[in-house]
Amino acid sequence: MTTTEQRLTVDQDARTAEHASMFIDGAFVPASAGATFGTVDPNNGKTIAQVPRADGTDVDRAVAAAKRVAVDWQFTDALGRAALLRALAAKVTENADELARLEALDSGHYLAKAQELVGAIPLWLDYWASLADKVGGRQIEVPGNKLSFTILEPLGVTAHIVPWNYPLLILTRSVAPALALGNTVVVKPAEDTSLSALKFAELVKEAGLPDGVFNVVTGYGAEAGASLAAHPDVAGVTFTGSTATGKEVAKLAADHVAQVNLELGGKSPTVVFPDAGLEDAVEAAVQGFCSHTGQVCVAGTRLFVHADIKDRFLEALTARLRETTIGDGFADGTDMGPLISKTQYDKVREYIEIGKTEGTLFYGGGRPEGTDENGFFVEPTVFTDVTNSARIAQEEIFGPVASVITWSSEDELVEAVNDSPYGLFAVLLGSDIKRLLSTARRLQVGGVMINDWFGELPMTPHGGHKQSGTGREEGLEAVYGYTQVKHVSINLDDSLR
Ligand code: TXE
Repeated sequence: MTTTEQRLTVDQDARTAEHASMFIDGAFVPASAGATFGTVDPNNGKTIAQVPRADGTDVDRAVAAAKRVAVDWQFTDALGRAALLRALAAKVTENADELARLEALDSGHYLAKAQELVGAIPLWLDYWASLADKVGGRQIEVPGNKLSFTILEPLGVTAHIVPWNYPLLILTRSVAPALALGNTVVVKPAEDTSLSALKFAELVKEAGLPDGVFNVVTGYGAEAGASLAAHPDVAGVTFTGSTATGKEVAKLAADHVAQVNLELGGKSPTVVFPDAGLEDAVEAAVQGFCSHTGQVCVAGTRLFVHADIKDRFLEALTARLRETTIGDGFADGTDMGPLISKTQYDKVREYIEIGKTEGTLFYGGGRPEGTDENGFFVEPTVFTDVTNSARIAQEEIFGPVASVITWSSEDELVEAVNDSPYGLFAVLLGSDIKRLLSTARRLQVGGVMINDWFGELPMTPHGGHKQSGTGREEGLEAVYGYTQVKHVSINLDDSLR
């Protein structure tokens, strides 16, 4: 049924959610063919809700709505667009509790983490609201009596294909700049985690954004996602997900020469120098491969530990991992939840078996005691005696599985770190800042954290080198992902002769 209002609510006891419809042209709608699919609670494998399964017809409707209002939205003055984004930020804050419970139920983030993530969403909306009237073109000095300048214009309709690991945050980090800079958008959430995007759509409506400016189509990647990326009226595609799918999306977009921003996979190094503070190094390493059960694009799954500190480091790592409380995301004290799906669970288990043939299983490897056997839980798992060429050290596992690789010289370290198809991110832990910085400069990655763990922020650019992506999310660098340049030149002479 089509309605102009929706109230998507969670029944936390029943672990279900009600009223999940797509959002097209300001209305909450089912798929035109009436098809739906179930979305699952990864804590117990049970279905939470049915979600519309969009096909190409639904994508056409959403893109047509976004296209219809694109010019009006472009010429809504920047302060007006900013005010609406701020109103949306306020709505997110008002509804943070419901959003966090939906996100926890659907994505497997434990509740306190989901609350933290949802609590941060207004930062992105405010950051881009503040920039809406400040970014622009530049004046250019040219020969002759001419005034030459550029205008930054929105692309038009932008598509946002979102993965399941940080559903609302990844949606917001690209939708906020797109809207602030005058684009109209169509979002395709991951099929495993559509619910927070649909709740967000309710808030968009309540905040007063005009119909058609923001649309959500839910459905499968090969169906709704591919139709969206291939749509000739989509001028820009932002995709976060696997490198393999990113390449597919880029090919579909290339057919009509749409601009693409790709944030793809990684196999990031956490490097422990011999002079690192042991406790902090262990904490950064654990955050690196265990945060969100290892399902993080920047996950530090290659642990390069200097030979001089290796034994002490592994001892402290074991003690720290024993403190991890793995279990249902709604239970008190849980700090590591399940993997997202059976598919992801099977993939991680398979890599653990591969790891047993490629290295020594040092920690974990099993199913955590006391967890629901229908949930997708795995223990934090550490392999030692791994070479950098092993499959577990080269391929993105996307689970809490780390390979410890010992190093002795910086040259050897840099060569091994860079010997990867990926180049997303690195963490360096040590005391000698000159040594850390000179290593940072030699790594082929899009981001380096020194004596810290990754923290995503709206103002710092995030993206990858090599097969980890192209373009940047966040920071001023993201402006060019959602705009195009128009050059204007005015001849100030009275005559052309
Ligand atoms: O990702 P996909 P999947 C990696 C991680 C994981 C693997 C597979 O290694 O194990 O990818 O996960 C949509 N045209 N990452 O299969 O396929 C899909 O519906 C258009 C890393 O879930 O990349 C979803 O919305 N769209 C990562 C989104 O793409 C398509 C986060 C991501 O799905 C499509 C997630 C198509 N042909 C997984 N096929 C990161 N970088 O953080 C799928 N989609």
